[in-house]
Amino acid sequence: MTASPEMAVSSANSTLDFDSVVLLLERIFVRHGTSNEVARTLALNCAGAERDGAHSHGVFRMPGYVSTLKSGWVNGQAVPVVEDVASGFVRVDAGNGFAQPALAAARALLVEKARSAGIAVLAIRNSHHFAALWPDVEPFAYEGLVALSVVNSMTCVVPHGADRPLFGTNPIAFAAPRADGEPIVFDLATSAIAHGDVQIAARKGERLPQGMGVDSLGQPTQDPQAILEGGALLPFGGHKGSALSMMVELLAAALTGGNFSFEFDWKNHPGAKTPWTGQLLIVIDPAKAAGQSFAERSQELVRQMHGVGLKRLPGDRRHHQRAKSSAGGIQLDADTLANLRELAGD
Ligand code: NDP
Ligand code: PYC
Repeated sequence: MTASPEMAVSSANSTLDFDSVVLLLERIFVRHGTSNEVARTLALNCAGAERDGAHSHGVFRMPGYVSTLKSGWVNGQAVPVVEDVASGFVRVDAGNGFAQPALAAARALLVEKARSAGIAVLAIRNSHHFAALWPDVEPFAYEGLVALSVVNSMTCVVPHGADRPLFGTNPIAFAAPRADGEPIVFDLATSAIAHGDVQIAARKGERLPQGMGVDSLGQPTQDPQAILEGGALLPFGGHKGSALSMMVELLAAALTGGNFSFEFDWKNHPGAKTPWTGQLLIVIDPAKAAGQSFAERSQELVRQMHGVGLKRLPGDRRHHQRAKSSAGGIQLDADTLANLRELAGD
């Protein structure tokens, strides 16, 4: 692979097109031991997050991927094993590799089953997910399907009413087609804030809003460093977010055969950052539903929401940023680009 990533360079920022970012990231993954196929899948995911302004899971994550690969914690060459277990159930053993290649390997079978049975489940286990979740569901909605996915992560969230952390940041992502416009997509951590955003705030020296986390003594804190150094996060919405986080543990780990967020121990792999857990996807074919087309109905819901004054749907910010990046390129500051190039061995 060759790369000539810059479209234009200023002293402070560089503007790269999407394909150039993908190529640069691919080279980093391959240099640190992944197969070409895994590199391509992860690079597209990570560059897509950067393009959409999903910065907590964009190129900021590359040093974490690299240190994890170097630590031997994850198998960057893993070949997922797909099992067709029932009319509506597909299982994948990701082989201690990344979750996205496992999804890619099972995707065609999953869609075929969803279209024939009306609904199908994909249960991924023995997998590492270090990314945003919306890229896993949004493409199904572009194909007219409804998709829901959950993934658990690593112990850093105190269940509501408990004293110590147990749950992961456990995101839930949902995508549904609509007749006139981009699919409806939301993707949210069940913690009050994603762990990635705490790291970003710590790096920038910013304080967090109240109610996000506690320090090592269990006392409320707005200091991101105190959360990262022995503290923990809180679920969003008290007992409600906590119940959803519990549900994610059950669906993403217990139902797939993967680890709960508290079940793996990466102490012997210094540098390991990627949670070794599981992921569940549920895909529904709305063509099987009664009445008017689902996409028309979802369009009607959006129309009504706008009618009562809603200005922004979940996903709108990303799509706005995607359009901006497509027109003007992806901006990377000089330090970030230099770090990425160093990781690529340039
Ligand atoms: P945010 O709180 O930033 O956003 C959550 C959702 O709400 C998004 O769909 C967002 O849309 C939407 N939204 C935000 N603000 C508004 C608003 N004012 N009005 C309407 N909709 C709004 O996300 P999180 O911080 O909770 O999560 C960030 C990312 O971290 C996610 O992609 C998640 O998958 C990832 N993550 C991954 C984990 C893993 O284990 N792999 C663990 C935890 C988190 P929009 O995107 O358009 O802003
Ligand atoms: O931001 O919470 C997070 C996260 C955990 C694993 C990957 N991202």
